Amino acid sequence: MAQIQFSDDTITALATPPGSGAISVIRISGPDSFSVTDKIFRGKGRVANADSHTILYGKILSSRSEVIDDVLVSVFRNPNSFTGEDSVEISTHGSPLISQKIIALLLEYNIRLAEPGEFTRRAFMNGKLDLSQAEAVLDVINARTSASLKGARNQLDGLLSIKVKLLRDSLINASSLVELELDFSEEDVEFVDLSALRTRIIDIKTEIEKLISSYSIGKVVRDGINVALVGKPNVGKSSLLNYMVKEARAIVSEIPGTTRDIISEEVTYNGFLFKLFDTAGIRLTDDFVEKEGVIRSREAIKRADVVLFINDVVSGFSLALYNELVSISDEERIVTVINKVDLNLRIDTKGDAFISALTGEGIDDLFNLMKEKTIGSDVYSEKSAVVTNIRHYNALVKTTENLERALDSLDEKLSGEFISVDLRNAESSLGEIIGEVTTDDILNNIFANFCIGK
Ligand SMILES: Nc1nc2c(ncn2[C@@H]2O[C@H](COP(=O)(O)OP(=O)(O)OP(=O)(O)O)[C@@H](O)[C@H]2O)c(=O)[nH]1
Ligand SMILES: [Mg+2]
Repeated sequence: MAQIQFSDDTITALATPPGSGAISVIRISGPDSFSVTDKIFRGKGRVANADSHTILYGKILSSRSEVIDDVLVSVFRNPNSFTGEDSVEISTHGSPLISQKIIALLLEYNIRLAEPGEFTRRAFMNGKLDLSQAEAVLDVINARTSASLKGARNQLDGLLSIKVKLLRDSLINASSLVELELDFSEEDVEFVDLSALRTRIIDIKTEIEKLISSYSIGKVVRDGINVALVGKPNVGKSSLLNYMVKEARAIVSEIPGTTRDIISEEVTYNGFLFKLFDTAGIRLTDDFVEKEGVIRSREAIKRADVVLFINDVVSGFSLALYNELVSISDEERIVTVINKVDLNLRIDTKGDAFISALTGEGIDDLFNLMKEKTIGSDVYSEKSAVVTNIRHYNALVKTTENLERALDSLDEKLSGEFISVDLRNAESSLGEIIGEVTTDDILNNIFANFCIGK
């Protein structure tokens, strides 16, 4: 564990959501946490004398000695706190007025308001969490489905960190071998078996590529599956959206061209988030508004993880439109749906899913098919490291590029110095993920996304 880097100032913020509730919690962290709390708190004992992880009951008094509220004060002594510093949590009745008054009172002493994410940033600086774990704190808070929560929990538990650390250690090992050889290069001895070094770099690269490819899953696990509902007018796109979200969200009518703009809704199915985009029916048209709708449909198709290409049993599979879709999107993402099977018109048509947006027939299967397309048929693994964060993804890509360069240098029989630089670069891009290598810019960027109090 890293040395605690004691901040020279003490910060405070409301840790619970603003507004009324059963209780509110005010967080304080830093060297003056105990002494300042003692100045405004009257209870049986003094915070300064309390053991870590104990709770004191008492009252918070204003500067004119009026009771602001009766509270519970939780005491955390360094290094055993979230931030690693001396910290206090004051639980009050859940009135925004009370918490405002107490925070204003604290600010009269040598305490300042925390910046967004500053508590977590201090936890990172003190080695309580590495950077990917600190980011996971935000993902845990923001998770909206059980799958995204699981992914964030895994990251917070260090699944990704452990994997990255192992790979980084093995890289460090490889580059120190190369450097050792450089040190003795005058003496014409060979420490490094070049083909063994090559194999080692390739092994590391393969592992990193596995992590990179997990991002396509990680992204949809975290952010949801983007689904575009497209097809000719009147095939039942809006009816399907309404059925999926279980409300009459989009206008449905027998008149072709009902939907002009994109209507989006979100729905959770089996722990996964689906973001549905109902689009205007695609056809050649002179109507300007509808044309604009068609342009927007194209954009939604490009962004989609899954394109539901909807047809109905009345007019059958539209090959012309399918071909058009293939030119916009990846064929692998397209799911051909045949709707209105309740009409019992037995037409011979191909499709991946046969449904009725009227009765709901086949719609569960359709959800499962979409999940399979994006996440794979394996049960989303609870135990594997999955990359869910674009920053991590970019760092991994940069790492493989550096490894690629090292392999080229090896192949070209360049001097060890070149290989060593490439390996060091790979090491440092990998280190960015867990924050072994970092800059203020990176940190500011990350913690700016947090709320104040976290
Ligand atoms: N029998 C039957 N009718 C359906 C089904 N789905 C939709 N319809 C009917 O088909 C017509 C068109 O439905 P919409 O959902 O508005 O079709 P759309 O594809 O959104 O049409 P546009 O927005 O005009 O492109 C309506 O009269 C719906 O009631 C279905 O599964 N079975
Ligand atoms: Mg519609």
